Amino acid sequence: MDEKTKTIEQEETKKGISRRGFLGASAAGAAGVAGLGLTGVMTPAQFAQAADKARHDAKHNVGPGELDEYYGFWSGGHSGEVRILGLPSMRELMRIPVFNTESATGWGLTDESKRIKGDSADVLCGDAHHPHMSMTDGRYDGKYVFINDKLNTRVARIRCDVMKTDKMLTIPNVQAIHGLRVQKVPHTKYVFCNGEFRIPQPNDGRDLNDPTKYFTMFNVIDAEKMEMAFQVIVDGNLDNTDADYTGRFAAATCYNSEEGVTLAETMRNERDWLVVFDIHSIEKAIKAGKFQTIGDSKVPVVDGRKKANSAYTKYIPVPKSPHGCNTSPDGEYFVANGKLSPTVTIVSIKKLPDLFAGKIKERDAIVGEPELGLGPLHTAFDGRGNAYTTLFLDSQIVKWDVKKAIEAYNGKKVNYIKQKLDVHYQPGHNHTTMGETRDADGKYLVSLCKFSKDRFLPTGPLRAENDQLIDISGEEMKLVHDGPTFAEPHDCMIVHRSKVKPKKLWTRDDPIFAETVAQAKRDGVTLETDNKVIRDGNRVRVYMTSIAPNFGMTEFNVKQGDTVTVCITNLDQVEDVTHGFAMCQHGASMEIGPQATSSITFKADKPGVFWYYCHWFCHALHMEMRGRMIVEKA
Ligand code: RUQ
Ligand code: CUA
Repeated sequence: MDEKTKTIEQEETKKGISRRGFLGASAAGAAGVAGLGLTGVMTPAQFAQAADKARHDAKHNVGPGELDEYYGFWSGGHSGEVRILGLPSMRELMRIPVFNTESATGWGLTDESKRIKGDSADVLCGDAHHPHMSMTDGRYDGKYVFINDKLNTRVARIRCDVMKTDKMLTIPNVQAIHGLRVQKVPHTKYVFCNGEFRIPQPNDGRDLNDPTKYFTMFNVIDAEKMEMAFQVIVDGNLDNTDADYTGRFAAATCYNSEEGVTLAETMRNERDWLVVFDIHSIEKAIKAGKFQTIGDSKVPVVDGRKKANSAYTKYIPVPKSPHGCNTSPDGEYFVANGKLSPTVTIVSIKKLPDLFAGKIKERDAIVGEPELGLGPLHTAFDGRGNAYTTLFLDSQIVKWDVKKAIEAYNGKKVNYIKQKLDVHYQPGHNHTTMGETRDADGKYLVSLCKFSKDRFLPTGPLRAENDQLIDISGEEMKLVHDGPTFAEPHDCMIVHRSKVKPKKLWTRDDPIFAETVAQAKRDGVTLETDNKVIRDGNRVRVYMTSIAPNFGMTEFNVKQGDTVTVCITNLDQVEDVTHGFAMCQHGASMEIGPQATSSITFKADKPGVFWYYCHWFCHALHMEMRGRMIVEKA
């Protein structure tokens, strides 16, 4: 064996040992002590330690057939989807297509999904970042999860009873929706989201080369209607956002106070801002008709720029290019994460009414600015007074004591840093169980690491990212799981399972397919019983039922050139019996859940015989669940 191979082998053995120890840790249970790799005679202290570790490991183990304690909603980043994970197992339970196009469910292909996508029905990709659940009185209410699409400037809503996207909205007159959070109190009346990039207004070809005329806006959506409520013009580029626990304020980190276009230009100032929005005073102005509109859009717009010196906004200077914006679950603070500065800035929400009343200056609202390490991006809380900040450059999570950090800012000599834990590698967002609500329970922290490097078997030039689960229930943070993920969990939220009540079957009057049902009615078709072909010029609507293992029709005839809509109603009332419909050679594929109606439209442009079949495994005779579309020559 040459020297090089030897060193590689030694290296791998070293890593192998540490990995085995790690796997042992998650294998848990009775195997725990043995899995530690402690051999020979143990001292009583070693034994106690080993037993402790085994108990600790067992606590996080979710055995076969056991259910997780938490639902996690993960953004799928530029894959455009949302994923549901179970915690602490970190098993992926489901994928919810949102801004992507998805083959198994037919999302983006079916008539129902195209209607939901509305004006962006033809857009096939997206970049999902921030999933957040609706709340009532600062607590998750299990109704909706909202998520932004930075790429196409959209916001979508997922209904948590069926775990499907039910609304999508393109935000007018801004580009790249980034930060998104919900109003927490009294309930999620609004979704707040940031327009990041500055553009000419309206962006119709004017002012192309005059960036001084560009601006972006803070956007407020009516959560129930999923329509724009209002927009606020701001200075700089908005990054992340969060809301308070009084219902009055929202805040957003804001970079590029220089309003430059190139990287060098955007980095000149030492400080950028945390912009605070007084939602109540904006609402009041709009009610009183004090607003403008932009271009063709009818959305009320108010001017919250610094020089407008309005009652709508305050610009609190913070070290340059802040990134994450997080509200502490006790409702006391907004925390702006430094990114380029090793600090985070703590803003007292209680002082904000005085700031807006002109009684104090902007920097007086700041009560702490602890130095934490390199590249602080996002902060999470445990409800016990501790904060956990990701350090992107240091590849660490730093646990710190909020009260002590404030004491230090007031000149007291205290150590506010409690622990630094290595994560693997370069963490962006992190999230604690229930941590963005009053119910923050301090059990687990997830660190969404952007690079996995050597943590998993290599998969070619493109590697998985790494979602790491950390036990924070004790004094010390403990890493308990590595979870490889595909592009790219920007953010997640973790909700106790008691808050989410998904349905087992669809109800026949579900609004997601209401328009399809209405069309059937216009065609004189009763979806639950009829199997019929309706011809309407060269548009053909084929209605059929499905009940395992049969489609209501084993063949239907159309003419070459017809536009064919196949509409299927799944009569099965059995939990978990989903059928599929796939039409060979026509790019048509969809899911039909139990008791649901789904439809898909395609052009029959070639004469011949085309088989359709069920592609969701439903029955012992699933393979036989099929039929023929006969296309006659025109
Ligand atoms: S951002 S890595 Cu899109 Cu939430 Cu911070
Ligand atoms: Cu129906 Cu497979």
